Parts: sequence; C-alpha cells; structure tokens
Amino acid sequence: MTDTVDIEVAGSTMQGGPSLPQERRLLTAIPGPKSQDLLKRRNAAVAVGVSNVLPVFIAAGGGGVLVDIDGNSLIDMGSGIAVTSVGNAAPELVERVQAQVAAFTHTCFMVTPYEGYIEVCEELARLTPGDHDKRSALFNSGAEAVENAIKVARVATGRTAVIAFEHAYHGRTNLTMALTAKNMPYKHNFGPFASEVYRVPLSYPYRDGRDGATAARDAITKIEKEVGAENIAAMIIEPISGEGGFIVPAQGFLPALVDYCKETGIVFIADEVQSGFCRTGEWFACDHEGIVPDIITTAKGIAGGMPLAAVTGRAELMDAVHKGGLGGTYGGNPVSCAGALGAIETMRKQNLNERAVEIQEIMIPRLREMAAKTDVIGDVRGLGAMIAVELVHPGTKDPNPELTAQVIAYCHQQGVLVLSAGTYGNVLRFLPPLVIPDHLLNEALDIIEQAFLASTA
Ligand code: PLZ
Repeated sequence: MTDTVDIEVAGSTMQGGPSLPQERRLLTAIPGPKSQDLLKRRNAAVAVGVSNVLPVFIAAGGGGVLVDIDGNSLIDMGSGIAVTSVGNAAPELVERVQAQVAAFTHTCFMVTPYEGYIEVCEELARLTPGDHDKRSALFNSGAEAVENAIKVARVATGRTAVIAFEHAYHGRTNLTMALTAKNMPYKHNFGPFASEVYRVPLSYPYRDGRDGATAARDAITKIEKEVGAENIAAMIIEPISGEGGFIVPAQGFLPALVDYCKETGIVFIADEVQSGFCRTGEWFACDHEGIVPDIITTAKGIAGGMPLAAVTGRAELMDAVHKGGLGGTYGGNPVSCAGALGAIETMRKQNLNERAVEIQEIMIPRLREMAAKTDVIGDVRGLGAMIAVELVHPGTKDPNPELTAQVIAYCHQQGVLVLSAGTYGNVLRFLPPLVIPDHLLNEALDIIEQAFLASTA
C-alpha cells in the first residue's frame, strides 16, 4: 500500500513531510483495528525484548504529526526519541537522500571514499564547540560513537579507567551498558560488563539541592579517593541527561568538571547524542555554559532519521589512534551522510535553534501553571525543546511512576504521543519535532493538562 512518496491512508492519498495536514485526528480507538492486526503479526515475528511505547503502526509523518494505518493523526511529542528534530521526511533531506540513493548506495568509506563523508566531518568541525583543530569519525549509532570515543581516549592517554555518572545513559552494547546507570531494562541479566568503569554522583538540583560547585567537588573527591586521576582516560557525561530524566545540572557543575579534566589530563567527553543539533536551543547543550569538550559524541538529530553517529574531537587526540584502528562497514554510509547534510541545511534555513527556544517559551509556562494547580508535579525543567516534568506523590518527592504511566496512557488514547524517562520511571518528557506548529503544541499541552486532571481526580 505504500510507494515511496504517496501513502494511502483511510482511502485517501497523502504525502509525508510538512505538507501532511497538521492536525490531531482520531478516527478509531488507539490502537485502531489495522494496527491491532499488525500487532498480532508483530508478536508472532518480533522478539519480545524489543518493545513498543505505543503500538500504532505508522504510515506517514511530517511536521508535528504521525499518521497511522487506521488514518489517525497523532501529535508527535517524541520525535522518535529526539531524532526527527527537522520533522519526518524533511524536504531537504528527502531530496538529498533520493539523489544519493540513486547515484550509489554504498562503497564502504574504508574501501573507496566519497565527498559526503568529508562534508559531514567539515560541518561537525564548524558546529561543535571550540575553534581548535578537530577530526571526526562516523558511525551508525550513538552507542557505537560512545564506544569509539572511549577507544580514542584510551589510546591518547595510555590510561584505562572511565568515569561515568549516576542516571547516565550511553547505550546498550557491552561497554555502553557498563556506562549506563539503570539496571532495568538496559542491563538486567546481560552482564558481565566491561571493567574499569567508575560511577560518581551527578548534579540533580531537584533532588540534591546542591549548587554546581559543591556537586562537582563531591564527584571529584570520589574520583580522587576511589580511582585516581592518573588512571583515568576519560570522563563521559551527558550535559543534560536524556533517558535519566532530562536532569539539567546546577550551573557551574559542568565547567568545574571540564577544568578538573584539563588539570589532570583526563579526556572530557560530552555525550550529546540526545541533546545535540538544536534540541536545546543551541547547536549543542555544551554551548549554554560555553564549555568545550575534548571529544563530543553525536547521533540522533544529526541526520533526521537516517542512521548516523559521529565522534568529533581535538585533532591530536583523534589522530593518536593508529591507521586503520577505527571504522566499520557502514559507518558514514553515503545515504546517511546525505541525510545529515539535508538535516543540517534544514536546521540552518529554518533557524531551528530559535524555534527550540520558542517551544520552551510556550511549554515551560504552561507546565508551571499545571504544576501550580496540582501537587503531583514536583519539578518542571529542561532547555529548548527538551522539556520534562517529574511526577511525585502529593506533598513529597517520592517518585510516582504509576501516575506517570496513567498520564501517558491518557495522552496516547487522545492522540498525543508522549514518552517517559527517568531512573525512577516518573518523568514525562517532551521532545517535539522542532518544526511542530504552535497550534499543535498548544493542543498537546491541553491534552496533557486534561490527563493530569483525569489521573488525579
Ligand atoms: N547516548 C545520550 O540518549 C540513546 C535509547 C533508547 P543509540 N537514547 C535512546 C533505547 O531504549 O534504546 C542514547 C542517548 C545518549 C547514547 C545513546 C545510544 O544511542 O543510537 O541508541 O545507540
């Protein structure tokens, strides 16, 4: 029923991309009958370990909506986990990807190179924090980028230990599972994990009340006493933790860590897989406090849905690796590179950093109003279009994952796709495509407010 561009949905033909009607439309219960049928096939063919947040099967997406095979049009407040920041099927991306796929699909950059890979690395050098000499290497997934960043740091320093933080999420491969904090569902029974990973406390203003300098001092004390700077290759941190619950560290925390790493020769790695590429209203979350990481990992938003990830770092660190030491069959695939160049073009043309700030300015006041009316919203936080609320039991800071699940289920029934997050499963997170129109954003907020009223009545 689908060809490449025109999609038959509920008897009418429509195109994906921004021309898709920007409306919430419910024609059936969620999930509808056609999705229910596919769900049966899914359950018979797909491994249980791979789950779905909401089993509606998608036929088209664009702007701020996802249209399912029953013809329902959902407001997308997740962007496929911070990926389609430029919107699904963004025209600049579609055009470049189609041209590339028709020209050639793959050569393997390690066998015979092509210009798109270089262009993406040049863009990364321009856009990432710092004006030092940089080099990049391209991969397929965020986890793969993180693994390679650690490999580079180990070679460059001749040291082995890695510092990670509470509430961290860095991926599901063996080394990145070790770096990820949360057991369920990411690590449970999947060990043994990679060694030489040490975890220290994060700054979590809502829960620890510490200022940034104090929180950094506490982390550094633990590092000094339990690991020893001279053994540490890298410190890796998400400037805003993603899966951990959109925790924005207290001001001064990140700069103090960067200073410490500089003094002790530890490679400071910012994992901006989730927070990067306009998501927080800057090209990178590091830009908010002007910190310059030695290495930055990117993925997700970089290519608007095409699988691409990157490690970008100081030339002298990146080039410490022996020739042939980094790579992979598909890393920097030409079609993904074309996607990235199209996505970056869209970000520039539509000034999506500014748009992310506008989204923040619409969302935060509305969510604060809701928080004032109910005693279950403990915290409203985030930057740009990376916004979250943390749900608690009334009058306490005790996490309320049950209520979080109820609010999310209500939103889903009403055609608003929202996601959860957080170590305690009690964070409602919002990651709308940056191209979402205001009226859809406001409508999503209306539904979220109704969800709170319905779930706390
Ligand atoms: N680093 C900061 O957010 C991916 C994971 C979803 P991959 N986050 C979404 C899930 O349940 O698997 C992520 C991230 C940060 C690394 C990663 C890993 O990126 O592209 O999923 O490997």
